[in-house]
Amino acid sequence: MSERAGVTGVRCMWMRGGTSKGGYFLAEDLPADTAERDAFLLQVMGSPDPRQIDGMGGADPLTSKVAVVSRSARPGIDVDYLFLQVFVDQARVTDAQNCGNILAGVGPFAIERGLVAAAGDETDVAIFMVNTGQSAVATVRTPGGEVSYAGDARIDGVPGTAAPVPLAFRDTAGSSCGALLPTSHAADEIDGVRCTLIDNGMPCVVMRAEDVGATGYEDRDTLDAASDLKARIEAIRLKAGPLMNLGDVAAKSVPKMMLVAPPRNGGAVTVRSFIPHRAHATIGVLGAVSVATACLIDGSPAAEVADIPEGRRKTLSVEHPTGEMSCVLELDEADQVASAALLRTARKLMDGKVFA
Ligand code: NQM
Repeated sequence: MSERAGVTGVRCMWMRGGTSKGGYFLAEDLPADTAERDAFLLQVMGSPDPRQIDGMGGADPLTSKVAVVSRSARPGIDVDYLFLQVFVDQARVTDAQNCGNILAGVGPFAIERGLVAAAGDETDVAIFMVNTGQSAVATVRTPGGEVSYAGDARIDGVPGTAAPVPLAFRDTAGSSCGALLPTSHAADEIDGVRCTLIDNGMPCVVMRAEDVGATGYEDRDTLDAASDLKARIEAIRLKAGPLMNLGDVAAKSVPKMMLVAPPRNGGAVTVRSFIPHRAHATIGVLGAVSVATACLIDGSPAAEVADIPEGRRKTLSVEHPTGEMSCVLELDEADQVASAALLRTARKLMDGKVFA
């Protein structure tokens, strides 16, 4: 494969999805064999190398991502989306997590590649998220039958404005852990720190920043340089993994580690997340949904610091290092989160062939 790909290249679109960036491929354009596919993607990104100098990756887990998309045979679903995280400094590709930011580019990509026909000014694309076996609907602007990336929607962490891509999720609870609260507790104590082990689309360990010696208001570089803090959080993560039905997570990119503190800018909560070894520049989409959900659970550390709006339909503004992400959560009659919606944007950056 690599010899063929090195000579002829493989069709690929590079896109920004939300606050992340990566390569979007049709499944049929990639090797069917997983080991061959992963070896190819490592070469494409330039991994393992902290600078990814010999590849397309941006030397950051947020820009070393891949979407594999195909037409879906599932009823009511347009396309299947498999997310792959290509590690930057390790020769590792994992499908053990989903990604809601890269998801934002899947609808536009599916329309551009002809998997979904544009339907009027806006086109809904129903996407099956293969990693977690759940679905989402993305609404894409398609005036005149063409995807439009220009618009006036703004998301924190991305300069300028772009066309809105609203994302709607249903039934994301227990996506990878089998249950919203895999230990069935609002809080567990690990290494003396109270944590909520939760999965509403993304496995997360949510703890108060002050309980691990942080404020929750640090910037990304400060967190990335805090080696004692990172070691303490990693020790908690390794113990949380098996409790969350994730097994040994030493080589996995989940669970994500979420440090929460009271909001400072009128939002519901402030979060600093580790994904899991680098601090996030903003926050992941499903990570934010999971933290927002933790804020609604009585007895959780997040509920103790959060400021929760009234009503069955709540907009929780999750403050992060470079702004905020608003999650609209809808509660069912049992006061459980039944659906979540968020605004993202996406942009086509390159369409062509990539060489390994
Ligand atoms: O939680 C980064 C991102 C993500 C994941 C990560 C994401 C999500 O911002 O849905 O979007 O947590 O690895 O791309």
